[in-house]
Amino acid sequence: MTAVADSPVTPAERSTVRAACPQDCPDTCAMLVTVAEGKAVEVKGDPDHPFTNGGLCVKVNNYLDKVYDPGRVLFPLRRTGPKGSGRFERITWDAALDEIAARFTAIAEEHGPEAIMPVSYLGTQGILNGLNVGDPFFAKLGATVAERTYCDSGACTAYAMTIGDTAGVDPESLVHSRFILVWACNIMSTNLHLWPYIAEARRGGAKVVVVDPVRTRTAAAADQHIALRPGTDGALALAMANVIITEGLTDDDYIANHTVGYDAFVERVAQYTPEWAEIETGVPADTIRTLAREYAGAQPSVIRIGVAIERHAGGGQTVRALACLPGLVGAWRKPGGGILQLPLWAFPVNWGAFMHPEMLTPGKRVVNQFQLGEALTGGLALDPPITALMVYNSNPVVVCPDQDTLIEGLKRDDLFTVVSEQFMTDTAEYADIVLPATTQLEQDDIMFSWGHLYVTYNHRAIDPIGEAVPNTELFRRLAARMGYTEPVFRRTDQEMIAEAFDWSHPHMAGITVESLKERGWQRLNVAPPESYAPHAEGNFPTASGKAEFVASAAAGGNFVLPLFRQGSNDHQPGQPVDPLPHYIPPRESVHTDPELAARYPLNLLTPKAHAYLNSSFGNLTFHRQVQKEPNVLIHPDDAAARGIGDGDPVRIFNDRGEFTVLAKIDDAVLPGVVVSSLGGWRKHSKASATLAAVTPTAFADLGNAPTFSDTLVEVEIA
Ligand SMILES: Nc1nc2c(c(=O)[nH]1)N[C@H]1C(S)=C(S)[C@@H](COP(=O)(O)OP(=O)(O)OC[C@H]3O[C@@H](n4cnc5c(=O)[nH]c(N)nc54)[C@H](O)[C@@H]3O)O[C@H]1N2
Ligand SMILES: Nc1nc2c(c(=O)[nH]1)N[C@H]1C(S)=C(S)[C@@H](COP(=O)(O)OP(=O)(O)OC[C@H]3O[C@@H](n4cnc5c(=O)[nH]c(N)nc54)[C@H](O)[C@@H]3O)O[C@H]1N2
Ligand code: SF4
Ligand SMILES: [Mo]
Repeated sequence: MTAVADSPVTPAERSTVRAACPQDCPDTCAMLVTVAEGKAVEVKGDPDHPFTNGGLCVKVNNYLDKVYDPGRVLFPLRRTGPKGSGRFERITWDAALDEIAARFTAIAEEHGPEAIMPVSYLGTQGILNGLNVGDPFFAKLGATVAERTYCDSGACTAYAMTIGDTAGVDPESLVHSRFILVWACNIMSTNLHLWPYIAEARRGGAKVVVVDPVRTRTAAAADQHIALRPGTDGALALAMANVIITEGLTDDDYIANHTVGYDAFVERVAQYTPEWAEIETGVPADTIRTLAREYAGAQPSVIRIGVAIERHAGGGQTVRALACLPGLVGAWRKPGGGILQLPLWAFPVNWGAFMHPEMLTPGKRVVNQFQLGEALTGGLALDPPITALMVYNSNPVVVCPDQDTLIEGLKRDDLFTVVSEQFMTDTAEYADIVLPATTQLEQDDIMFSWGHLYVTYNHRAIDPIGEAVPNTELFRRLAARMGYTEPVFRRTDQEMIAEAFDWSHPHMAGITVESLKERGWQRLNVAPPESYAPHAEGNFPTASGKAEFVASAAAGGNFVLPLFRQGSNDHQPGQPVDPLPHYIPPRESVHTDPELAARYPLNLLTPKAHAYLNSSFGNLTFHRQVQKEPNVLIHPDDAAARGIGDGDPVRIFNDRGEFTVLAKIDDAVLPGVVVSSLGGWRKHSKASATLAAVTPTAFADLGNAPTFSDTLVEVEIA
């Protein structure tokens, strides 16, 4: 077997190794790992890293518990009992690779390679081991193309349509903001290290407003909380535009010089009055007026949108409307003004070297991972049907909607399933072969960030435990066993690191692999936070070079960016898209579907858990103690109407399925809204189901985004 990584590990010494948190989290914390005699003995935040500032978070503080957990999968395993029984025997890597290669080859010959489907997401977000690590392998194999639109695909489509793939506001420049509008983002749990910048802005007099149906930790810490009905954000944003225009609060010079389509926008938003929006959102018209006045008047103002903003039928158009607001009021003029979504776009990642889109066969079948259950059970009428799955970097049983159908599919005896994992997850339990994966301490990687402007290097700190391998090595081994000889399948990790970025890009000036290895992290070569205002003079990376109220990119219809579709841009033109922002109400609401709402009157939200990272850490004792037993927040009125007491086990159900958790009576949620956090494992649940049993597979309007927030349910005592 080839060596798994190239960094030297010197077991005898006590040393400190520079590392990077691998989790799918905007903060990408720089870590310091202390190693003594080959064992990692401490993991902490790097006190010098501006964003991390020495602190990690409740999820990763105890990372060593994860690395050395006795439940780690450390050797290849083959199933010995029925699917889902959890009975496996240890086998050698050779035996595992032989079996996988033989099965993949036989299936491809018998049914065509599209009968094989990869399933993956962001267990780690390192450039080497993350999103695209398997893409060249499955492209060469000719497998079904996996569409992975779990996270921000719709918001990114909408954002790019409006202002292009710009990094937007530098999170660190939020200290200069005068008005901070946090929209569908629970920063205290999901982007913790941004809060100190917001707190500093507040000390300087900035007002912080949170728009969320729930009084979260973040909403409670803000100056104002605006609680609206889930999925009606577009109405609120468009009504803000209406007020700003009607009351003459616009920056006319900025609009004239740096935007296109303003007149049509004015005409469009005339109908979206605050009184109309009050009916839709439940937010009083006067509150909307005051919000619009303050947002426009206190410059620079910034909107921080969370990923949760996209998760309803009109999520894309909601982001279209929100991305128009900064142009309307000239917020982009100063550092700390504009919209903050994903500064990821500032990183010149050499995506092509990892995705290899040219290796994909044109016209290859695309299946969205939300529809995995249907794909496996005949619902999509696929020809050929899926007869092999390879899952890595993901735990679809917990994170995919339509859980019952997915389990039914995974139980199929004629389905050959391979899962590469660190732990025996709910998904791995259904595998035929389980392959052991390393943790971040056991592998080299290099990281972009979607929450700040620093590149971070991750040195391997310890040798892989057991026979675990990094994903890079997994695909090298698989490719070799399949007889693939292209250079892309033989690159070492260090060769991949050398290809990770376009090092000649101006943003990488002064940054090399060597300097990163030594220092651990470096800020991109962009303006410092106090002068970072890339759109002060327009310069948007759109077709017109301006912020587009009328989006020229809408001409081709709805689209999914290649980042979210295994590198593929090859698809039928999407559904037509109105080039002007407009309101699309939630699909499942009392306004749009009164019949459904009569049966299922409560809107379920399934946001992130404080102590888990998606479903990662959901198996660890410490994290489960912090997170406590899965519950559902329910308003006292809704609980009383159903005779539900605090702590009662309750059944949450709709036509798609049901799950059982404990009731937590709490007026932090609006009446009509219930909240249960994502991440608890099915095997630890009551009644063998998690919230994914009730969430829909339907797409939102743009980018095939999920509609997790667009879910009506009923709750009753179990
Ligand atoms: N602790 C922790 N941190 C994480 C993660 C984790 O699992 N746990 N996951 C990481 C990942 S992958 C991501 S994508 C980010 C996501 O981070 P966020 O964008 O913060 O996403 P969520 O926590 O899902 O939801 C944020 C808030 O949106 C609200 N919300 C839900 N629906 C609506 C709506 O229709 N309108 C409005 N206005 N608000 C709504 C919820 O009540 C919630 O408080 O977090 C990352 N960080
Ligand atoms: N209802 C609902 N559903 C959601 C969401 C929601 O808010 N509500 N959020 C959505 C979002 S934003 C996201 S990003 C997705 C997240 O979906 P996923 O990315 O699938 O997230 P995890 O559940 O953390 O699963 C990652 C798995 O990868 C494994 N892993 C970690 N590192 C490695 C490695 O190096 N190699 C291998 N082979 N495996 C590794 C971990 O052990 C873990 O089991 O979920 C989506 N689903
Ligand atoms: S999960 Fe996020 S906040 Fe926690 S250590 Fe990792 S990057 Fe930092
Ligand atoms: Mo995500």
